[in-house]
Amino acid sequence: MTEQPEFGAVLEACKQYPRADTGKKDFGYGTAGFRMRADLLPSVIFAVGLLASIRSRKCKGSAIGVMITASHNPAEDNGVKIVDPEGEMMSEEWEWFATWLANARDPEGLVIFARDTRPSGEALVEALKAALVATGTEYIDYGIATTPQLHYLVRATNTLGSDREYGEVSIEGYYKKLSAAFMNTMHIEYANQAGPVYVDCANGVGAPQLKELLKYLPEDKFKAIIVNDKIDQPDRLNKRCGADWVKTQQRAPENFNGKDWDRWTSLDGDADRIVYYFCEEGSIFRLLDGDRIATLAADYIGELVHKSGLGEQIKLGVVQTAYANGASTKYIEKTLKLKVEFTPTGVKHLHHAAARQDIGVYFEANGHGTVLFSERALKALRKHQPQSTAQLNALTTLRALSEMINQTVGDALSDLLLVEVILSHKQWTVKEWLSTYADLPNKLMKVNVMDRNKFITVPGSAERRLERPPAIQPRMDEIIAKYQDARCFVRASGTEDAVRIYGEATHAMEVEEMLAQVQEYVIHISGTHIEPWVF
Ligand code: G16
Repeated sequence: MTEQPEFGAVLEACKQYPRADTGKKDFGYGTAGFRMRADLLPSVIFAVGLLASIRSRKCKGSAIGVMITASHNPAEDNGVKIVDPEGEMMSEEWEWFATWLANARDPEGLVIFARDTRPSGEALVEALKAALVATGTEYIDYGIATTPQLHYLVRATNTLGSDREYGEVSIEGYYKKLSAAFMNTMHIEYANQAGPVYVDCANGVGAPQLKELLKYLPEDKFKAIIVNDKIDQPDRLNKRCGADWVKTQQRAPENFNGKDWDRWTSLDGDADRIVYYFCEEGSIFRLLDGDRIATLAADYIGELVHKSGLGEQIKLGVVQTAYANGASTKYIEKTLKLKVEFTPTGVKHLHHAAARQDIGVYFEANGHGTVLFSERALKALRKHQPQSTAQLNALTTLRALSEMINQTVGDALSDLLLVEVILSHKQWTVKEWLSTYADLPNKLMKVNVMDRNKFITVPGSAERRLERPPAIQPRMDEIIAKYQDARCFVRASGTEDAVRIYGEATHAMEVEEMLAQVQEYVIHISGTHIEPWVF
């Protein structure tokens, strides 16, 4: 039962969470919510509590999610992501809050929240609860969970009792849904995992949650060996391990002891990203990142649509960002013959673009992504009458995949099952997967500049070109023109106090040379700093 908020109570509670002194810097909503050093966050979390309460009331009392996590950032950071009623990232349009406040009629609100394993999360939850209590908002604390589990819970809560129920409203319900769907995909006799998959859990929340999930899956169908699960040693979170580290360093994490060709994966600190990798003979490291998962999924799901006899009715589309390796885009367009759309970085952008497709496959190169099935596609899957055993098999797998793949956000655990299903069905090892196309040599760098907010991309360029500082793009164009099939861009991170520089070209040496020059110019134009940060 919720009580009507009293303005006095809100003001009183607010005094307990004074704004940290951040000098001239303001807090800003970044790529995936607010993110900064944990000690600066309490007042921000309190404000998010107020906002979530308002948003829930605006959405006629639907549950709104609040996830306390700083995902791939180091252990001393924390952050907060807000989840909308369908389980997707919060809408970018905030303007109507003002309108709603003026017209509010007082529906009750419900906010559900969870946190990752960072110790700072506990105190931040208190700040959040204070705001919810002060505003008389009902809440449910789901304790420690992955970000995608919270997204699942939000949609499950809001669809309960409707004709589009998403699943049981509990974390157990999440495991049940994923495992049941996984077992339904394994109806094909020859579908078997080619040896276990090793999962580096970044010493974060993915470790306990994957251990739970494994209890629902028979070992003869799915075997995972968990590595880097030290959640009781917070300093080790994302340190020399995890999806972000592996992707940016392009090497295996701590405690990697894989034999050549063993199949390895890394999750990030809140388990919404996953990358695969392995070593070839001679310890040559090979990364199978988000682009590879996108191409694998688009290829296989496209094949299933065709085999089920629905090729004319259901079209697939792929969504990528500027970080996608050029070779992956070429493969999707030329070999798979599918359309690719580009959006700015951030799942909130990719998700909306993918939702416009019948089946939309979206992945960022860093391993964040999923496959969305539209209502139209789901209806076709439900109604279709297969004309042969081959059609029936393809249809059964497709229906199961639409249940197993998280429809709310990129989900490392669901994506892990997805890749394992596809490799089992195709009877592929990582070798066949890698051989589909050859990546262009590439590199991603991070530079700590004085003020990253000065780096502004050209609107509509999907972050491929800079508008400001004015001198930089012409200089970069000159540098890039010296190299064969080269591409390079600079953009401000929305989760860390840095600018990112990405480059690719035909030869690895040229990538190094090109990025060194661009980096030098970026530093020359803006200066560097090493201070702890806020937005
Ligand atoms: C978040 C976003 C991702 C984005 C990443 C890096 O991931 O959800 O979409 O790719 O940040 O963003 P940026 O380059 O702006 O720092 P996560 O896993 O850290 O929440």
